[in-house]
Amino acid sequence: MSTRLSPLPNSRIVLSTEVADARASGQAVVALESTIITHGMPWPKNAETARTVESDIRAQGAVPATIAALDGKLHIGLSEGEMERLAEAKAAMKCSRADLAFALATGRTGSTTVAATMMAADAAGIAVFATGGIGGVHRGAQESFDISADLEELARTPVCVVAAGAKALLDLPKTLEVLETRGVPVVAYGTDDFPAFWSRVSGLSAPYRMDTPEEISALLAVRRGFPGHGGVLVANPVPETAEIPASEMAGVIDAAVAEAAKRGISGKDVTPFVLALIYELTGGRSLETNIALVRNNARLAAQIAVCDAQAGKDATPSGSSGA
Ligand code: PSU
Ligand code: MN
Repeated sequence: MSTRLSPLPNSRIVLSTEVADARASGQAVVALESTIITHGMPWPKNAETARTVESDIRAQGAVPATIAALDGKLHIGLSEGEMERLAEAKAAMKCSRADLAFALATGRTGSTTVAATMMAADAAGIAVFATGGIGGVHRGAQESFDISADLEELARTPVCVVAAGAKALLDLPKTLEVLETRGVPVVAYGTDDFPAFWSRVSGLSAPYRMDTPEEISALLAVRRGFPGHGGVLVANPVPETAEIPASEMAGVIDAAVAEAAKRGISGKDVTPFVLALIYELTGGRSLETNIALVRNNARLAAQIAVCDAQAGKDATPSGSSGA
């Protein structure tokens, strides 16, 4: 076993055979979250997208590991049947760091957010994770204190998260401030701007820019040499052909956020509510953009994971399994 394979903490964690084999042989693995399946996209597009994203990762030579809590077990890598069941589940819990142990202890089925997926990926020794957009500081957080646990998780857990920036329904300047305060490197991929999920440009410059998966893998290797340094956020802009310009999104986002406030939606219900309303207000166009950016992130994450796995093998003397 490679020393990079962290011990699995308990019998609640179930690795699919494919993921277990890939981990044992040092093959590239990419973690995928599941809140986007249960709370981010409507059925059946959610199931279809989850399958497509997994094949995008395989096409780059990596193994996908979609993560979810099923009947009290934390699954890392889902079978087709398990994926289907989750996508159709009506009452799946949305599990962030605060919810995961509760869901497992009470035998529930739930999806994992960016924060909970990072925890699970780290427990299984998976270093790279693809999602759509991370949670962040909500607008009006100075009153509501609504700041996603995703930011705290990025600060503490050594996983590289590839996302299309943060959702533009958040307060993006405050989100970047918190990431900086909590010591999270934010690297925009192939651009100087911090992307805004549906739009390529937020008007904010990204702290750092890198242009190849190799550069990002090198950054991860250096961070790994300093235990306790937490995660890295790679901000990958949505492909041009699928983007909705920020000027077009602004009104839609304002309307959706205002409606959520008017109805008193709060806490973990805010993001799913606002996303569903934006889907309606854009006549479904936001969903097509969402699918395109998740696939784009999955491809980049797989390329980074392949570089990272190669770097791990180069660092391990041939034939030996210790590092
Ligand atoms: N991206 C999407 N749809 C989603 C999410 C991200 O396109 O539903 C989810 C992610 O799982 C993210 C979560 O971690 O929303 C953030 O929720 P909160 O703000 O409650 O932490
Ligand atoms: Mn929140």
